[in-house]
Amino acid sequence: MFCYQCQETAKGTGCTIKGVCGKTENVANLQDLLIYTLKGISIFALQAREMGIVRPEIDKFIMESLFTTITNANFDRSRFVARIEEGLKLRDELKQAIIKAGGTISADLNDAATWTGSAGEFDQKAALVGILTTENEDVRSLRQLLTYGLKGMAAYAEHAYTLAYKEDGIFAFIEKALAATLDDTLAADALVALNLEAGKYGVEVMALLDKANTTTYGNPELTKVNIGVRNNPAILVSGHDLKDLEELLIQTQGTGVDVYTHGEMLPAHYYPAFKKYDNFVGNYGNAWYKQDKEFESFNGPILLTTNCLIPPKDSYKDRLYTTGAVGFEGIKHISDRADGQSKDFSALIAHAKQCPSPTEIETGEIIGGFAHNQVLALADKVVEAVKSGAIKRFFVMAGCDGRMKSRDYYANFAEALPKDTVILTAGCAKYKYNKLNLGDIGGIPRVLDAGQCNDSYSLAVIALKLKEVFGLDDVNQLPISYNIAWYEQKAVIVLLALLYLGVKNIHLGPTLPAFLSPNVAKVLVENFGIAGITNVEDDLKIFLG
Ligand code: SF4
Ligand code: SF3
Repeated sequence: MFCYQCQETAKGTGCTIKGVCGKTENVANLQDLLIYTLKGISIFALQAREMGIVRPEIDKFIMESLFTTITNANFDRSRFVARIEEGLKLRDELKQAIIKAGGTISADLNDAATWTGSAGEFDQKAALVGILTTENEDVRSLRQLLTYGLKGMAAYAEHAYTLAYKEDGIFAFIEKALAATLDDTLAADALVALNLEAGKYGVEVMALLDKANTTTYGNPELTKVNIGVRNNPAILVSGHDLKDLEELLIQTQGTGVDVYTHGEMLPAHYYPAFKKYDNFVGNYGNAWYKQDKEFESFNGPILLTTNCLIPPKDSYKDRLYTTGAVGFEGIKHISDRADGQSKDFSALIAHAKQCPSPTEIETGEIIGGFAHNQVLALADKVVEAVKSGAIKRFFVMAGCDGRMKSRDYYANFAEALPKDTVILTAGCAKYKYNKLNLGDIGGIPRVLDAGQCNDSYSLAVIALKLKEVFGLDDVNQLPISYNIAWYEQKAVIVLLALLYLGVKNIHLGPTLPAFLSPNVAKVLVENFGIAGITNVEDDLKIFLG
């Protein structure tokens, strides 16, 4: 195996024996083969599109498959075997549809579009199609940057799709870009351009998801979220899928079972639509990597709706349920919706009733809900505070949290920031400083949490609005600095989206991606001012200097 898609990759270069995340060699290789299969399908999907052949099931399959390969989403070998089998079938059906419609199949197709095999042969094939088969390290780097951006894009597209929002242009781009990663005639310049184009679609997909979420559940609003517990049996929901949460809340009504959020599900509390459920109690715990302890003390069943799942401990394994893109061998999986019906969470509800109520690990409240609509409602106050000098600078500290000790930097950085600065955050990165009580500036909290990682879109909308209000030509003239923490591939599409919007001088940490070759990193440094982090003191001097 060779995987270097996340920030925690072994030795900062690549996992080669087993993933630091717990992914086995076998699953890593099958994920590579699934991606390879998707690339082959994409070759035909492009041709089919040109011929006007519409196959929504292909777009959906590619989107969902990419999502399953995101870090900490799916560790279940059988799910990848089944997906590869289905992919080969869909690919060949699409080819036949092209022939039937009068199309000509090229005699010079890439192996990804022609290979075939049975489940027993997948491991052998998988070993031949990994990342390292691209020999030129810069081409490999640009192909992988693009592929990881597509994984993030697909995850966000899937959330929107679940709420019945989709855009054909996003699917078309994903397929074009996947096919392009097979094209040996594409030089580095063309691949750089494709990565920037991915950023354009990154903005589109996050805007689409924002529309899906806010139209369905209302605009996030300033909300105080309880972090204590009640004395009832309860279910904990983690991940990013709001539809799963909604259906669970409906099904738990009147059962005496409470519902709490964990990790990236915290921002669900900010949506008006979820406030009507009196059993939706609060948020339990912190970011994903603390689940091994927090799932244990929660005592009740846990529903993992998307990444980040870590290999479960025996102490709570039997209380864990996965759904959607998530999976782990031996863990119960709640099936997808069939024929417009809701998912069936009755097993979790029955299970909860057999369990003790959660053990309290914290008490109090945290505040959030500062997505674009809420911040723009406070725009006069914010603008006034900037004009009067009460707010000197904003720090966008969005992204991911993670288990590496080096991430303490972000808590220390937040604490060391001068009191006349405001943190704009989104994603699970917030857990490093959202309980620090950093105070407020004239009633404006110093940590403004917009929501999940996809709500980084809100931060861009806010920046663009401020640019307009202050009559500036360039978003980089605003008193905003970017100190972003990344972990997995959703952060990659957020980064590409920010670059597309013209944001310069983004600091990325705790380490730069291993998949950036020295030359590709140089392009990002020279053209966009991308930089890493060093230590709080020196970085503050740079940011405030
Ligand atoms: Fe390693 Fe990250 Fe890949 Fe897991 S996802 S195998 S930790 S690089
Ligand atoms: Fe976190 Fe996994 Fe990235 Fe959605 S839950 S931000 S790491």
